Order: sequence, then C-alpha cells, then structure tokens
Amino acid sequence: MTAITTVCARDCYDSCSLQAIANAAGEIVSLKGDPRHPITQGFACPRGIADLRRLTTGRIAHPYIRAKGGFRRVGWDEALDRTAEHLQSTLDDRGPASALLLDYAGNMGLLSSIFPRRLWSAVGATFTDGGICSRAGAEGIRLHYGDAFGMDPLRLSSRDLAVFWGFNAAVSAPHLWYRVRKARATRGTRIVVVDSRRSETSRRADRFVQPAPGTDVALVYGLVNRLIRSGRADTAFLRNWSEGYEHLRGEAMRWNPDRVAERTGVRPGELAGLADAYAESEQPATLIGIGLQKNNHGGDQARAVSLVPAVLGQHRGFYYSRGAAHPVDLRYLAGTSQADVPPPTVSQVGLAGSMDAGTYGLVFVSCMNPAVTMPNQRIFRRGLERPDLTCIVCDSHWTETARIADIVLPALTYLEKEDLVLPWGHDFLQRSRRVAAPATEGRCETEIMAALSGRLRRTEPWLYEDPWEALRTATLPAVKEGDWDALLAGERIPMVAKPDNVYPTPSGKIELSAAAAPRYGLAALPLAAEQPSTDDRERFVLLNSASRRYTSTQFQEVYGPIPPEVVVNPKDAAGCGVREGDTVVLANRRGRIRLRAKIADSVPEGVLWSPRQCLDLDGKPQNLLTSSRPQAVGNGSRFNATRVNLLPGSAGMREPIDGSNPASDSRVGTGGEPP
Ligand SMILES: Nc1nc2c(c(=O)[nH]1)N[C@H]1C(S)=C(S)[C@@H](COP(=O)(O)OP(=O)(O)OC[C@H]3O[C@@H](n4cnc5c(=O)[nH]c(N)nc54)[C@H](O)[C@@H]3O)O[C@H]1N2
Ligand SMILES: Nc1nc2c(c(=O)[nH]1)N[C@H]1C(S)=C(S)[C@@H](COP(=O)(O)OP(=O)(O)OC[C@H]3O[C@@H](n4cnc5c(=O)[nH]c(N)nc54)[C@H](O)[C@@H]3O)O[C@H]1N2
Ligand code: SF4
Ligand SMILES: [Mo]
Repeated sequence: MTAITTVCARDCYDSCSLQAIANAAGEIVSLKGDPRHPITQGFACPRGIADLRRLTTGRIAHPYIRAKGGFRRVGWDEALDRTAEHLQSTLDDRGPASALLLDYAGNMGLLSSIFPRRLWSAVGATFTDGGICSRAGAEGIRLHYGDAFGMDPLRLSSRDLAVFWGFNAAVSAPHLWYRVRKARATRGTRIVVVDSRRSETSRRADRFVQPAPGTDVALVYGLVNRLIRSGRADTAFLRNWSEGYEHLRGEAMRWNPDRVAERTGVRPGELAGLADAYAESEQPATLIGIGLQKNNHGGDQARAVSLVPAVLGQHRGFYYSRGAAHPVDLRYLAGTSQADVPPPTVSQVGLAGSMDAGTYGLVFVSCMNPAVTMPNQRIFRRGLERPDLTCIVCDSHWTETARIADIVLPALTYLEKEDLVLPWGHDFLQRSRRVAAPATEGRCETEIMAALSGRLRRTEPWLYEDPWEALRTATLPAVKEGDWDALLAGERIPMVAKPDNVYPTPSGKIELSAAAAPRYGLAALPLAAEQPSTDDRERFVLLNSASRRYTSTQFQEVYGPIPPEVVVNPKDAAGCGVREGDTVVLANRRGRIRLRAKIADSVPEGVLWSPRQCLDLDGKPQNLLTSSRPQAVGNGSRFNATRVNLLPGSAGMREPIDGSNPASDSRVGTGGEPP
C-alpha cells in the first residue's frame, strides 16, 4: 500500500489534506485524513471519504450539445468550436458585458476556479461578486477592522472559552470543532452556542442561548452592556487600539436586559449567563458562522458579534474567515489586473432579475449548480432558460444546471488533476496531487480556457502563461523564501499571514463606530433592526443550514437526495393540524414547495428549518421561496430571513397566496426590507 497526498477541494472551512491509499496495482482504494496535518488531524468527514465513489457515479462522461429531444454526444473539438462561436457572436453582436461568467467554489483549487477566469477578463465579460455565501459578513467586519479576517484557528487550542455564534461547526467545520472538543478534554475549555434553533453543535455545548432569528445585534448590545457594567470592558486597550468606544457604549446602555429579552426572546438570566461565561474567561474565542449573516441585516449581525472581543481587549479575537489574511494576488491570477478594463461585476444574489430581463446572451457556468443554489429560482430559471441565452456548463457531474444547458463540457474532479488549494478557513497551502486516472473524457479548466482563447484568436500573452508560473507569481507574497519548492514537492506550508493588530481602517484603529459605513448606506454602529411585520400569509421564518453528508448539492450521487423535509415546532404543528410525516406546503409570494414534516422542538414556535438547497417532493428547488434582493452590505444573501406560510396537505399547492411579483425582488437594493 502506498499513499499519495491530495487536498479536498470542497468549499469548506477545513480544506483537509487527504491520503489516497493505493493497492499494489496502483488503484486508489480509500481516502483518509492526513495524520500529519494540524487541521485535518487524521480523519476525513463523510464527504471526504465518499469522493472516491463520486469519481464514477453521476459523471458527465463526454461533451454534449443540446439537440432536438435531448443531448447529442460530440467530440471536444466540436464542443469547443461551438462554445467559441457562441461567445464570439455574443461579444460582437451584444457587447462583451452580455457574456456572463457565473462561477463559485465547487472546487477551491486555484487552477480550477481562479486561473480560468483569465479568458473572461480578457474578453471583458461580466463577473459576479460571489455575494451568495459569506460576503455580507466579510464586508461588515471590514468596516470595523479594515480587513475581514479573524484569528488563526490553530489558536483555538489555547482558548478557555469558544462561543459558536450562528455557526453549526459540528456539521460545517468538523475539524475546527474537533480542535475545540480536544481543548475541552485537555484544558476544560467551555463551549457556548448562540443559535436560533437547537443545532447539532448546541446539543454538545455547555451553554446554549437561543435568540429569535435576526435579533443578534440586540443580543450583542445587551451583552456589551453587561460586560461594561461589570467592569470587563478593557478600557486601556480600547483607548489605544480603537475609536468610537463612547458611541458603542452609549448604544449598549440603551439595551437593558428586559429590552433585550423583548427583542430577542433571550431571558435576562440567560443573557447574564452568556456575559458571565465571557467575564470568567481569560482567552475567549468568538466564532462567527456564515449562517448568522444570511439575513436581512446579516452583515450587521456579523459586525456586531465581531466587536465583542474588541471590547474585551483582544486583537481579532473572533474567527470568521482567513480568506483575507494571506497576501495572495488573486487579481493577477484571474487576469483582472492585466485586462485593459477591469471586468464589470454584478451582484450574484441579485442575478435572477437581470437574467430574466434578458441582459445576457451567454452564461458560462463553472464550479456551481445555480439552478438549485441561487435564490428566487422561478425568476432565475426563467432567465436561464430564455431562448436568446446560450447556457454553457462545465461540471464533473450531471447537475440540474447541466441538464438544462445548451453545451455541456465535462470537467475532471480534484482527484484526477493537479492543483493548488488556497483555504479560506486556515493557513496551510498545499498542492493537490492527481491520484486517479481520469474516469471520463473530462479536461482541466486550464486546458479548456487555453483552447477557447486560441479559437477566439486572443493575443494577450497572459492567457497562455504557464499556470504553475502564474500560481508562483500570485502566491509569492504569501509563501516564505524556499517554501515554493517544498510546496511543489507536496509539503503543506503555513502561509505568511498579515499581523492581527494592524487595522487598515481610515483611522488605523479598530473602528467600533465605523467611519466607512455610511458609504454603504449603513449606520456607523450595527443596527438592531426591527423585524419586518408580517401577515398571516407568511408568518414563519424558514431557516436552513448545511448538512453533514452533503456539500451544498454535491454527494447526492452517493448518499441519495437531500431529505425533502421541514422541521416544525410541536405547538405550530398542532395549530396547523400537521402530524409527523405529513406532506406540508411551504408557500410565499415567490413560490411553493412540498416537504415532509418532522415535528421537533429544536425550532422555536414561528420558526421552521429545512436542510439547505434540498429539492422538494416534486423535485422543485427550496430556493423557489428565497429572496434575490441583495443585502445592503456586501450584496449578501438573505436565505435565513425567508418568510413562508405552512399549509397542511397537498391542497396548499392550489390555495392562492398573493399576486405580487417575485421579479421585484431583484431590484439591487440599498438596504431596507425585502418586498
Ligand atoms: N436555500 C439556500 N440556498 C443556498 C444557501 C443557503 O443557505 N440556503 N447557501 C448558499 C451558499 S453559502 C453557497 S456557498 C452556495 C453553494 O452553491 P454552489 O456552489 O452552486 O454549490 P454546489 O452544489 O457545491 O455546486 C458546486 C458544483 O461544482 C462542481 N464541481 C466540483 N468540482 C469541480 C471542478 O473541479 N470543476 C468544475 N468545473 N466543477 C466542479 C460540483 O460537481 C457542483 O455541481 O449555495 C447557496 N445557496
Ligand atoms: N457538512 C457540510 N459542511 C459545510 C457545507 C456543507 O454543505 N456541508 N458548506 C460549507 C459552506 S458553503 C458554508 S457557507 C458553511 C456554512 O456553515 P455555517 O457557517 O455553520 O452556517 P450555516 O450552516 O448556514 O448555519 C449555522 C447556524 O446558523 C443558525 N442561524 C441562522 N440564522 C441565525 C440568526 O439570525 N442568529 C443566530 N444566532 N443563528 C442563526 C442556523 O440555525 C444554523 O444552525 O459550511 C461549509 N461546510
Ligand atoms: S469536506 Fe471539508 S471536512 Fe470533509 S474532508 Fe473535505 S475539507 Fe475535510
Ligand atoms: Mo457557502
């Protein structure tokens, strides 16, 4: 048995180093977590293990072109010729910006995701801002800290308190979670979870605080109020390192425990318990989840929580992402800095409306399954299926998006190609080795891009740069002298990270009151917004979060469909006449879906939970219900602010809801409530 080391390239906090174990014949028989990797710590999650099975199930084996009655299998030359023709005619007839590149993090390898953007930069295509995931929180935190990164997760081991805030780490970041659990076992670290429902993480916590969805800013003010009153605010630190403490203090003083309870549902005793956990800790870690910021004011929620450690006198005492900590030149890698004109960038969350309006003549989808994962699916899909739009999908597997494409280009999985994976959750850069021979006719994205560049007769030399040379140049500032060769040899190397205590804000300090906020139409302090008033037709909040065995829509080939279910509180179930296992309809002005009811008190009254990105009992996407109106900060998503009604039985599929137009969602808003 021999082992080759590769990197799980999933959009995941952990970016694990995996060992592919080969038998005597050189075939890979299993994937295991690398025991030498400080984050991976010797185990892989159910997805990491299953990637081997995914190699041969559900694959797109060949290029295809849509023909009458289905797809016609074609050779690569024909597929590339047709793609290049469509692209050239779109550029000529409708202008470069009407070609859209729609990609995300299906593979976090830089050669699979970022380098191929060079073609799109060169032709002046429209890019999206990637707002669908964590951008609202990142931009929000940046207002106060100048950069959006938080602490190195290795430091979690030395903390005596870990507060997981809107972060279901037991499911979404199994290796960070394991690190904290080890710290609990060895040094008694206490674990606190702040979540609007009882999550897998909260079940194993020492303390659980449950604010109503979207009310965390008020909870933070209540917490800061108590920390200040009990003398726990580090005034010397705040004087030296921050601006705006008096402003924050003034607002916090307006939030006494009763007012906090009224807004959040968190009782004064529970608020005191949370504050005491912080007060008793010498080195707390505050971990901000991505779920926390997918809300009408999600950017403000992440902003608020990020200020707690500053009040306690910590430099970047929160964990959110390490993405911005490493000086890797992604603009160079993507060609946006070499292009004559930087490519126009539009809101990803808000795409449904512009797609539907016929803004684009061609969309090239890669590393993404937007026909399921994008919000406001009725409008988004209507746009994607417009007869005047050519849709080209590059994916390793037959996704819902690939099935409706005009041209399908088969990609290789990370196990079948070489790459360099830049993690966003920790600091270790590692080469991802090819460990298996291609199981399909798939090609690397770099090759596809070069072939298209040639067909378009592009002459920019940077389109034809050797990809590993480009990687070397782009990562140079983050790779220590001599480490590049070690990296090529397959070693993991810790990247150079920016210092924790440097704050590139206008004042050069932590701006508790953010001078840059008004530029986004935001208040200098995080806003404890009133919850939007609703009527009986949309009286539930639908939360959704990541599932253990799937990464977004991936791994259904291995584990079967994401369960089409919805969790309902027993009191709500009784009120609506719903029993365990019943079919129920979730409906709002955008659409309706049918799910199976599970009755449990893990959700409070008025709140529902469903695994994110599932398809319903009829194969319709959950995202028929979600808003494509971007948040004010970072153009972020609002998945966890989805308002729905719950109707028992399938009859609800016919009941009228409200005639308002879901297309109105897609106005690029500057804040306020969704329509
Ligand atoms: N309702 C609801 N919707 C949500 C969310 C939510 O909370 N609720 N969350 C949002 C979030 S946070 C995210 S990140 C998005 C995720 O949305 P997507 O990025 O669309 O999610 P995936 O299903 O992982 O799709 C990634 C695709 O990349 C493909 N892929 C994998 N490797 C490669 C490769 O090497 N090359 C190519 N070309 N393709 C590859 C996979 O096969 C898969 O089809 O969904 C968002 N959608
Ligand atoms: N197993 C697995 N792991 C994954 C992924 C996956 O698909 N599967 N996807 C990866 C990706 S793309 C992402 S973005 C991350 C997401 O992983 P996380 O960052 O953990 O975020 P979520 O799973 O969206 O939600 C976390 C929690 O936020 C809670 N929550 C929602 N709204 C609020 C609120 O207003 N206040 C509070 N306090 N809590 C709230 C939800 O109940 C949920 O338990 O996980 C990554 N890791
Ligand atoms: S999906 Fe995430 S946790 Fe699982 S093996 Fe891959 S990187 Fe590790
Ligand atoms: Mo995400």
